[in-house]
Amino acid sequence: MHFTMKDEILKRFLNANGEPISGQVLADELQVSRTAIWKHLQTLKQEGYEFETVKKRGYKLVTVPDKVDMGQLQQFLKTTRYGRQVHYFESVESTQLVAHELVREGAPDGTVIIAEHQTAGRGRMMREWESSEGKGIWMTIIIRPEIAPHQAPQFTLVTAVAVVNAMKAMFKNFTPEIKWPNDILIKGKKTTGILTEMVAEADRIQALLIGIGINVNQQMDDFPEALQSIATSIAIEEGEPIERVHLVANVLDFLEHYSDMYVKNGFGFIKTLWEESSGTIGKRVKATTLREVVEGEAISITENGVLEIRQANGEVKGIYSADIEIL
Ligand code: BT5
Repeated sequence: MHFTMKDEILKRFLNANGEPISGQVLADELQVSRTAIWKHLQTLKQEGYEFETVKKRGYKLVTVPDKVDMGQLQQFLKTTRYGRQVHYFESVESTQLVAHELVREGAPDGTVIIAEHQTAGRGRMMREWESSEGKGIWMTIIIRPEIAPHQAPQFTLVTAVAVVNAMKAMFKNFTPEIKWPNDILIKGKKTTGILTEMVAEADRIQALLIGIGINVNQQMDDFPEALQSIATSIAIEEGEPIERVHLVANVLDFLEHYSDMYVKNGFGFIKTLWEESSGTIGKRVKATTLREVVEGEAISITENGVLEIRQANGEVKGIYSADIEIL
């Protein structure tokens, strides 16, 4: 990971636990001028860090903003397109709505919309998505892949694999699992939901709007009571707060890589990666679709990402879209 002088200065203040640090000592230790230190402090102030001057003792860090740092995001990213154009908001209704507007305005492939807070975050079928302020990653990525409209649902699985592998690369205290089609669970509780929307003509996709909601730094009592038995956050499972910007960068790295591979080579390798992280296959499930309820053992996903369920009478049904309950 690449650290700048500004990050180094910040690290010193964070480690000082609110004690003052002298500008001269910092300058000597880091071998830069006091003016340089002062300039970095001004930049940090613009980013929402607040310092107090303590007579004869230096500066004391008094407020740390809990924000996804966009400057850092560009440093951490290894992508060529994803996340290179970012629209960052303190608060929006839903990043999906902003994304729809930006698609109409011609936003390029890989444009990211990210918000600290959503007032009307949404799940599938207009369900609510709880997006508490500053605690999660609430973002939409606009992508413009050369694929046919019927392939769009597969992108939910491509995204799930990207998020799950980004998590596995970063966190060691838990193992995330994918629940078909759009959830990532930790010990059976939901930490991530994915919402794939499409803007298309009859035979051509104009854009996919991939909404990703990840619970990151919530504690259990940050969730509304109704969610406490079904939701969890990374901080709860990992046992410490997480810098969201690192996870955003990792998710975008994996997602760009996997979507490019998918467009070039098809679904086969995504299927393999998906199976490696699946918490659905081999389980007894109840799938509620718009038309029916299907119960049985989840036996596989097909080459198209369709979930196959073997019912008690032996008949195998392919499920294209549903809510899944693991029994
Ligand atoms: C989803 O829908 O899981 C898709 C969620 C997508 C959210 C992102 S955030 C950025 C972008 N902008 C948006 O407005 N949305 C996307 P679904 O499978 O329908 O699940 C919705 C259900 O999950 C709700 O009915 C609740 O039961 C539960 N839920 C709501 N908020 C949750 C949270 N923060 N954590 C865990 N579960 C939650």
